[in-house]
Amino acid sequence: MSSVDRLGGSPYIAAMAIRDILIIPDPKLRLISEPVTKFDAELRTLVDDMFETMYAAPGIGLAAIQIGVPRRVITMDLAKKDDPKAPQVFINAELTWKSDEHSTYEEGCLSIPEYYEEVERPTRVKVRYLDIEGQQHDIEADDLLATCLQHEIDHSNGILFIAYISKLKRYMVLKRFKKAAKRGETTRAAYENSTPEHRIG
Ligand code: K1U
Ligand code: ZN
Repeated sequence: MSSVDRLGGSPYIAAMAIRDILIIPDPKLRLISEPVTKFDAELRTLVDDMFETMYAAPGIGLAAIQIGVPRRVITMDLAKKDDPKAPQVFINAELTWKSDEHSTYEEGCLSIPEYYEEVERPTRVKVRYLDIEGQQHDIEADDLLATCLQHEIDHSNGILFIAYISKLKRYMVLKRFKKAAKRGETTRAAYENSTPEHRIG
């Protein structure tokens, strides 16, 4: 539903926008995001833009801080390739329980383009969150939903998935993106549009 539909045909039209996705080592990605307190049009615009940005990337999840907005807002769509879209929004999401059992998943991150690594996390989690209307929900998640929720909640706490890989691998990946930043590639689009030869080493 677009912003104009929700306003019941009012002449106000808010076009959705694809926003720039920040990449490491942008210091904003380390910020702890603030909880949402107002469930208003500004929040709906942010959520609309996050979906537009996430689908365009493409990604299966996005935290607001990845587009430079330090608010605890997460968008997600875990629908399989040929299935209908299944957008989900999690506001002020927090883990209320983690299983002792752990699973490994090869994670990616829109803020660390073209880098995938195995990460071990609790297999199942319970999450408390608010929906776009401010209503509270409690869910138990497993599989990819559990992985993705933990990855995105980490973003809201300034934590990247490379925190869970070896020191050497983290050093190598940070080195690659510090070089990219020196070339002025501070967003995902700038990095992806750069000459591939730059990326070797
Ligand atoms: O938060 C992010 O950076 C988004 C990230 C979410 C995520 C992926 C895998 C494990 C945990 C969290 C991504 O969406 S990376 C891209 C990706 O996984 C993907 C993209 C297109 C199709 C299928 C997957
Ligand atoms: Zn990420």
